[in-house]
Amino acid sequence: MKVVYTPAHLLHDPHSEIHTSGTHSPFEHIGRAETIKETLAADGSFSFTAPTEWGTEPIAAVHDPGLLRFLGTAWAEYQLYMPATREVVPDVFFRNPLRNKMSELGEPESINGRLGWWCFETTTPLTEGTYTAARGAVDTALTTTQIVLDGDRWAYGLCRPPGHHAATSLYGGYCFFNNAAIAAHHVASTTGTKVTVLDVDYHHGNGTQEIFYDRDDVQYVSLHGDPARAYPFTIGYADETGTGRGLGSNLNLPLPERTDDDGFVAALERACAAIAAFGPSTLVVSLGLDTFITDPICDLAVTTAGFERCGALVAQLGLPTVVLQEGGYDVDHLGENVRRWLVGLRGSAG
Ligand code: Q9C
Ligand code: ZN
Repeated sequence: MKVVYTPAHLLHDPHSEIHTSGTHSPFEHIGRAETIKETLAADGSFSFTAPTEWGTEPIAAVHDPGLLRFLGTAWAEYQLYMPATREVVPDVFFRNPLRNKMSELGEPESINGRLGWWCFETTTPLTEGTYTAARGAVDTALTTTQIVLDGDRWAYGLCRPPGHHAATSLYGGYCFFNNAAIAAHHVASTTGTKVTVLDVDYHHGNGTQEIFYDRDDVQYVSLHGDPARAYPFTIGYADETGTGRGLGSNLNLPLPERTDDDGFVAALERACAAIAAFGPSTLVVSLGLDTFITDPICDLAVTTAGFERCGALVAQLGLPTVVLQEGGYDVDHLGENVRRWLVGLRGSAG
C-alpha cells in the first residue's frame, strides 16, 4: 500500500492549547504524524511517496476564497500588530446575536476581528508555518486520491494538520482546510461519479457535513461520540439527514460513552449498508483513531484489534478507498492503531 507523507507538517508546531480552561501542551502535535510514519516504515510493507503540488484551485472549489486568503496572510499580519507571538489565537468570536435586529456585517478589517470571523474555537492556533503545513496536508490528500484514481485499490494519506472540522468558511478543531472534503469533491467533479466520505473519527466531522449537506453526489456518513456530550456539541445529531437535493445523503450515528469494539463494529455495519445503498464509485475515509480506549480527550473504548476489524469491514464494500488521517491523541499507540486499521483494510491483498 502506498503512503503519502510530507515533512511540511513539522511547520505547524504549536506549543500550547487551551484545555479545560487552562493551558496544556497541544494534543495535536508533530509527534503524532512522526510516530505514524515511523510505525508504517518499520512494518516494511508500505511504500512512501511525497505529495505533488496541487495549488489553491482545489481548495477554493470547496472553501470560501476569503478563508483561504485569510489563512495565507494571518500570521504575518498579526506580527505587525503584536510581534513575537508564537501562536495566534482569537480573543473574540463573531456570533450572530451580537448584531440582532441590525444589518448583516461582512468580514471586519482588523486582524483580531478577522481571527474571530474565520475561526470558531480556541484550540486551533496559527503558527508561522501553519499555512504551509495545511497546504501540505491538502496536497497529501489529493496525491493519495490520484493514486487511487490511477488504479490502486487503496492508499493512505498521512494528513497533518487534520481537516474534518474545517467548514466552507470556518477553521477550528485543529483543522484549517478540509482535506477529505477537498479530496471527495475532486473525485466527484473530475469523474462525474458519486463519492462517499466515511468518517470514523471520534468527533463529528461538522465541516465535511456542512460542505456536502445540500449535495446528492457526495454522501457523508459519520460514527462519533454523541454531540449531546461531545465536541462539536451543536452538530452531528441523528436527525441531520441533508437538505434539498442532499436530503437522505447524510447519515450520523452518534455513539454512547465507552462504546467498545462490538458496539463500534455494529455501528460501522449500519454505515456500510448505507454506503452500499448509495452506490459510490469511490470511498474517502476520514480515519481518526481517537475512538481508542485510552485516548486522552475522548471516551469510547475501541481497541487496536477493533481497528483491524474496522478496516476489514470497510474492505468488504469492495470500493477504491482513499484513507486520510484525522485525529488520534494517544501517541504511544497511534502508529500501531493506524497500521492495524490499514492491515485490516488490505487483508491478504498486500
Ligand atoms: N482541549 C480532531 O480530532 N477540542 N479534532 C479539544 C481538548 C477540540 C478534535 C478539547 C477537538 C478537536 C481532528
Ligand atoms: Zn477527532
